[in-house]
Amino acid sequence: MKRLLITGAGGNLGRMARSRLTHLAETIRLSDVAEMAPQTSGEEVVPCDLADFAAVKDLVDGCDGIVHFGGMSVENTFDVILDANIRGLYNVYEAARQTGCRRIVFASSNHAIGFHERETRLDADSVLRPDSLYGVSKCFGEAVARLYYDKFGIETAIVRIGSCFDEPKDRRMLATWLSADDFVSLIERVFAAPRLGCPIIYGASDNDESWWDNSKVAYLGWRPKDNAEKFRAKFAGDPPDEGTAPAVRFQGGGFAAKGHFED
Ligand code: NAI
Ligand code: 15L
Repeated sequence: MKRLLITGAGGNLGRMARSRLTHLAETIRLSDVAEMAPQTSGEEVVPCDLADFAAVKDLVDGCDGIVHFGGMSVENTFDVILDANIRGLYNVYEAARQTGCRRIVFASSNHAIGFHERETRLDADSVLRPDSLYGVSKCFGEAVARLYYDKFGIETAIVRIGSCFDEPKDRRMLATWLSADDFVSLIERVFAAPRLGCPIIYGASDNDESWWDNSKVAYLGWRPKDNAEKFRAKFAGDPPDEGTAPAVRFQGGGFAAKGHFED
């Protein structure tokens, strides 16, 4: 690739991708509405509010691929979600269509399916059950990605990321954890694939405890290698995940348990 755009480059995953994806393109264009470290060789730092279509079109112009991390990454008011994740997402896809960008990684979330119970094994065909307005915005993003594939042929890897942090932060994340190494290897696969299509991929490492089945996207050849099991002892003193409280019953954990943000 000549130029890869990473949105949300000032955030947690954006900073990780900035240091780990340089080999994918001659130039990495980094964008966020928040502050970013100054550009270095092989980088272009382009501040941009995703809610501003004209700015997003300029941002996307000249990019062969996009890793779309930008947006509100947890629950918030509808207005905040609307600008960052709904208008912002649409702007990225419409700019890609107008400027000829053909391949996107969309950071969807497990909160698009967070109201499924933990005993249910999900795959790419499972029904959406968002656990928050944030989750609803990811469902919208997935639908836009699908529309832009079916109608315009723009290929997207829809990655329902579990929990991508250095280490799991609680017992739930023993099932949802995605290591940075595994995420990087997935993004590499996505941009190397001769044909991508518009697959739904669960972004989790090869954890012993697992709620998600990626067999329908085996054609990508992605094989996560890390396993959160090595962190299990850290949570030995925590209360057991038993009973019917929403935080332990549903896959979305605390997002499913929380009341409505606007209340
Ligand atoms: P983050 O909150 O650290 O980074 C998101 C970045 O998007 C921030 O730097 C923020 O300034 C930027 N942003 C927000 N609104 C914007 C706007 N209107 N215009 C331009 N930039 C804007 O989140 P993180 O953890 O890096 O996640 C990245 C993406 O992955 C998010 O879309 C999130 O929903 C998704 N995701 C992350 C997971 C994780 O475990 N880290 C799990 C599931 C999904
Ligand atoms: C997400 O979608 C969030 O962006 C992230 O901060 C975590 O809360 C993650 O889901 C999770 O479910 O652990």
